[in-house]
Amino acid sequence: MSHDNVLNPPANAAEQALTFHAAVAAQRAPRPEAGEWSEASVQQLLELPFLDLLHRAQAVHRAHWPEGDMELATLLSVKTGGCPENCGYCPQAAEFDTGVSAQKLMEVDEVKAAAQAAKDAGATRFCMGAAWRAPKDRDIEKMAALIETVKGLGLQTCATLGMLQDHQAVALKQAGLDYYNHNLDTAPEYYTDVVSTRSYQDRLDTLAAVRSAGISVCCGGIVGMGEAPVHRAGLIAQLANLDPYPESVPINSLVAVPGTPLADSEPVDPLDFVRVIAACRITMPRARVRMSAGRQQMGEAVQALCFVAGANSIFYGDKLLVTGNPEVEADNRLLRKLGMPIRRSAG
Ligand code: SAM
Ligand code: DTB
Ligand code: SF4
Repeated sequence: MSHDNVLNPPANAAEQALTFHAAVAAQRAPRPEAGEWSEASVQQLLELPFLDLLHRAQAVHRAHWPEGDMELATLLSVKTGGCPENCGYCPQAAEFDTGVSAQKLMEVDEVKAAAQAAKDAGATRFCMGAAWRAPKDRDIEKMAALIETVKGLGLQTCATLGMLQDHQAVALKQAGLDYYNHNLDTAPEYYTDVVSTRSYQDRLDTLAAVRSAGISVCCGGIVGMGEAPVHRAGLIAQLANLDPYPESVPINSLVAVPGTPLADSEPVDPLDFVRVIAACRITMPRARVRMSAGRQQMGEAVQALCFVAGANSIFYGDKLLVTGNPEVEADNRLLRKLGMPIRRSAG
């Protein structure tokens, strides 16, 4: 039906206004080539009028993800608590009194059962987390057995075990590890406000070891830790300028856990969270942008906006590592309601 119809002027006018608005915004906003995102150019993106930012993110999303599917990834904490690092957000740091007790590494059979249950529920990726600063070689051997088992079930494998040395990354790759999660978490300038037991460069070194072993990189961060907007832009620029940028980008909204130094942080404005997702989509078009921690507090409408902004992966399962996540049934209901296809194959 044509909109050039005198009987239908408001729609026509509105459409023209929207097109004009988007065109102006698109001219204003930066469009650098891959690897050229400055902190300032990302900040300009984050400051676009909300609808212009979403319009642009959705256009990038459709161009790069024509299948439009949602990835479901399930997390399991295979070694919980007692961590010697002091990440201010983390309930698993030994230094903080959060009620999380330290447990030893889980046995193969237990992990296998959890991975099979995740697969049966529809997940295609299974991520194993361990609260280590840096695994010892004997920990890597045990992790290799877990990875082989999970891979054998036909799931994509991911692990997050702390800092790695080159030979450890190679051993994990040989065991069948597809992805390694290691987040930069925030901008370099804000990092020391959040953790003091390691440096930003330590994180980058592990990411380099993961890359050179041929493992895909899963790297993102957290919003809601009291950071300024410029720090959000700085984080996204760091991620987008990794060469190549990460295949997976998990964006966490802080889960403020009592007992951690960040327990009293001001909750992030949900629309600002959506903006961060959109900026990730625009700057890293082919990354799986994952809505990670914090979905339980978000509600369906905000999550739907995040999907419009380009999020195409969620953590799926009733638990993250030690904190809660939306019920599987609630996620299935939401995805059905939105008519979103789910990624079915781990290939
Ligand atoms: N120990 C490993 C490490 O630090 O890389 C892996 C586990 S750690 C829990 C993985 C990521 O979870 C962190 O980098 C952070 O982004 C996220 N995370 C941890 N606690 C969180 C919280 N309370 N709220 C939101 N994200 C959190
Ligand atoms: C990521 O970016 N978020 C996940 C996963 N990678 C390992 C962890 C979220 C943890 C939230 C708090 C908890 O349950 O410990
Ligand atoms: Fe340890 Fe990782 Fe938690 Fe930091 S985020 S305290 S390294 S488990």
